[in-house]
Amino acid sequence: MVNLRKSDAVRGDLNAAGLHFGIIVSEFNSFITDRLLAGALDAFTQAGAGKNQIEIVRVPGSFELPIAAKKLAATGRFDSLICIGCVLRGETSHYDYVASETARGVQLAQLDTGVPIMFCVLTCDTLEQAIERAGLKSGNKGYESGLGAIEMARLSRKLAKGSRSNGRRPRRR
Ligand code: INI
Repeated sequence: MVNLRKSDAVRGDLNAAGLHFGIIVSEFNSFITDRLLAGALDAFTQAGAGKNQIEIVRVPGSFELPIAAKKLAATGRFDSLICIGCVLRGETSHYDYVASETARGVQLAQLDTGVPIMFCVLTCDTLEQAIERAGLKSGNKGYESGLGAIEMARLSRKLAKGSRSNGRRPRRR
């Protein structure tokens, strides 16, 4: 059997040096999205990113995230992006359209442009569920997406170079 270990896989490290990030934030449910933004900024700061490496763009609602992300990605200025939103289930089917079209649009934007885009859009039944995921009780999905943005930016650079290496020397037999 081929003896490949998890550590042999090609992956991105969590060093933000020299990388540029864009964060698109929905104003709708800003009580939640501002906390997700703070989480993402924490992750960037811990990874060594400075203010000049991060650009923040605001859009009215989650539905507008994909077009803003696609336009930012097309500038070529960013190594990765984060889309931040919060969609809460209401009385009507509006939730389903906004949630599914936002997810579809973000996926299309990253596949069309080749720039990794983190999907940090909470889709919750209640405000309580969103609060739990926005760092007010336990965990912050914004922080997780910040780490994901760094990892995917680094991985993208490696894959673009055609690297098969994990950056370490081969083990001696
Ligand atoms: N936008 C959200 O980000 N979250 C929601 O919960 C939401 N709801 O429930 O309506 C929402 N609607 C606005 C939508 O994203 C667009 O901004 C709007 O439809 C204009 O295109």
